[in-house]
Amino acid sequence: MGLELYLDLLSQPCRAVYIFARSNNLPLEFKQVELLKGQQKTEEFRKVNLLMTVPALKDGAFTLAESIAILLYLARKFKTPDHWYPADLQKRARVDEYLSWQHTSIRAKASTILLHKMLMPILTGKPVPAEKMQSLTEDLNVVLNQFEEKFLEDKPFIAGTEVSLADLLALEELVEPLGVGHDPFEGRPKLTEWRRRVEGAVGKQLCQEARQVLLNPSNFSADKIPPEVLEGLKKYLNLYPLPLVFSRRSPLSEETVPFFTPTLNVLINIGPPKQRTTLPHDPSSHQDGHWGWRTTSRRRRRCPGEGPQPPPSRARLGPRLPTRGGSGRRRQ
Ligand SMILES: N[C@@H](CCC(=O)N[C@@H](CS)C(=O)NCC(=O)O)C(=O)O
Repeated sequence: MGLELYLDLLSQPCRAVYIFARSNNLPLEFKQVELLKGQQKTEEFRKVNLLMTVPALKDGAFTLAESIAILLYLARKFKTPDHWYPADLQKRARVDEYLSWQHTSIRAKASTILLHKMLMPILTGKPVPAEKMQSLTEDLNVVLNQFEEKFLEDKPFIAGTEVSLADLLALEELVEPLGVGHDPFEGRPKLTEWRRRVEGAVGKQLCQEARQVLLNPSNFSADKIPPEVLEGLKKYLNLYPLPLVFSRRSPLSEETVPFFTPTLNVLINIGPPKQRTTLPHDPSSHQDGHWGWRTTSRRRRRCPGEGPQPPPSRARLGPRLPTRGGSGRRRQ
């Protein structure tokens, strides 16, 4: 059986894998998993990827999740040209460096703009508040500056003179906000030039084809998204009353502020020794009500004699050793 790649081109890592596969003519069968219809949650897809995310790869009985693992698997299996994942130690390290960094920086900050601008009007009937948009844009600008200064420097591509997997993943993350009319390349000639080079290396037409779903705003209309999927998407915008410890988004975003106080209580209550002496299974330990389970469940049950002990009585201590300062070290 041939290789199957499960994907939705709305997803940035899926587009990166798709462009890589197509530009290297890899023999993959593309299987559409429509995220906005919730198809990643079906039993059928769970058999391919228990994480219920795309992209996912199936090579016979072997299945693989995570875009980076999939890209590396394909590059190795099909021995694609060296520049994608260079054998040279330091060039490869540059690719690895970017791949390690991108999750919480470029990926997180660019996709959150798309999610807010796309989902907020659908879920709340209102556009994203101007201050929120400004703070999201500022967050993205910080990582874009880092990307330009640290990862691109004055090189044509991240690993040097040739395009690599890192460029492909980075570019597809950065075009994501274009889907809601936010252009991260605006006013950034260095980034724009780099984009032109990457698209030139893999083929502009292929990139356009991969981004067709993203760049068609009618795909994001509420009537195309089932209510249960919309409900699930609320978590991305902090529209649930979750305490900060569960929040994926900025703790100080306006949506989470009302829940800041109970969460602070939890955090404060974790600390005091009085609470630490209660065992997790003791119902009386749920002193902070609704949030109490979190406080206690974080702690491991102690063995007898472990954990905070009463101060040792004088009888159990050895005689004081004479010291100059008189503070006294004790004999063991
Ligand atoms: N770290 C994973 C992320 C995969 C991921 O989160 N994919 C998103 C689309 S970009 C997804 O499938 N989301 C489905 C969901 O959250 O229900 C990768 O790089 O493959």
